Amino acid sequence: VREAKVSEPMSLPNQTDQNRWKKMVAEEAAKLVRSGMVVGLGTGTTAQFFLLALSQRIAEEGLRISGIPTSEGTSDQARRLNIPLTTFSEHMEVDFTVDGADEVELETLFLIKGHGGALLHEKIVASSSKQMTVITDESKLVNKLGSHVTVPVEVVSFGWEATGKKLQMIDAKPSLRMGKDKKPFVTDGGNYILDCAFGPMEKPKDVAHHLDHIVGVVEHGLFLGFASQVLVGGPDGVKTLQQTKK
Ligand code: A5P
Repeated sequence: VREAKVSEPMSLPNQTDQNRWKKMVAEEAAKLVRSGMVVGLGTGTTAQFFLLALSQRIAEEGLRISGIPTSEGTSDQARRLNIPLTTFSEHMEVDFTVDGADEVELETLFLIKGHGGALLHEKIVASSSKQMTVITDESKLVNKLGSHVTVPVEVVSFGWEATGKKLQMIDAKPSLRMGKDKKPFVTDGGNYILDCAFGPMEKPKDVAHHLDHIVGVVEHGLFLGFASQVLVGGPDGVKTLQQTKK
C-alpha cells in the first residue's frame, strides 16, 4: 500500500452543469434498457436521474422491467415512480445494472463507490449482473484511483475500533463516517463505514486484496472489473468508455 499523497486540486464544474451532465448520461443509459430485463437500480444522485428516465419509458412506452434496488433510498424512489421491483429470491441474476461512481480510473474502468453509503448492496447487485453501465460526469475521471476521494470500507459495528486499527496497519488512514445526527453513519446492512485515505493507488488490486482479508471488514468500495462501460457526461455531451482490460 502506497503512502498517501496530496492529490492535485480538482477543477469542479458548477452544480447546474454537473446536474445537466448527470441527467444526460442517465437518459442515455435508460435508452439501453430492453423489455423483459431485470435491472439493477443504483444509488446516488446520478442514479436518481436514471430512475426518473426509466419511469418515463415505463409510463410512455409500456417498457416491462423488474428492478432490483441497491438501497432503501432507491427502493423508496422506485416505488414512488411506479417502477416494478423484484428480489434475489425471484431473480438470482441481473441482466443490466446502472449505477453511479465516485471515481473512475480511465485506463481500467476500475471504480471507487460507496460515498452514498450503499456499497455493499451495490457490489452484490453489480457482481450478479451480466452487464454494468456506470453513469457519471467528467469530474469523476482520474488517472489513478484514490486521487480525489477516500475508499469507503464497510465494517461490522462490533469491534470497529479494532478493525480500524488493522486498517491503520496497512496505512489506510481510516476515519469513522458520521451521520447528520452526529452519531456514526449506519448502512442499510446495519454496519459502520470507515473512509480510508489511501491516496492515489498504484496497485488497487493489491489494496483490495488486503481489505478482503481483514476480519471485521464486510466489503469495500473498490469495484475492480465490474464496469462493462462508463457513460461520461460533460460539456461536449456524452462519451462512452468501454472496458478493454480487467
Ligand atoms: C452510493 O453508495 C455510491 O456508490 C454512489 O453510486 C456514488 O456515490 C455516486 O453518487 P453520485 O451519483 O451522487 O455522485
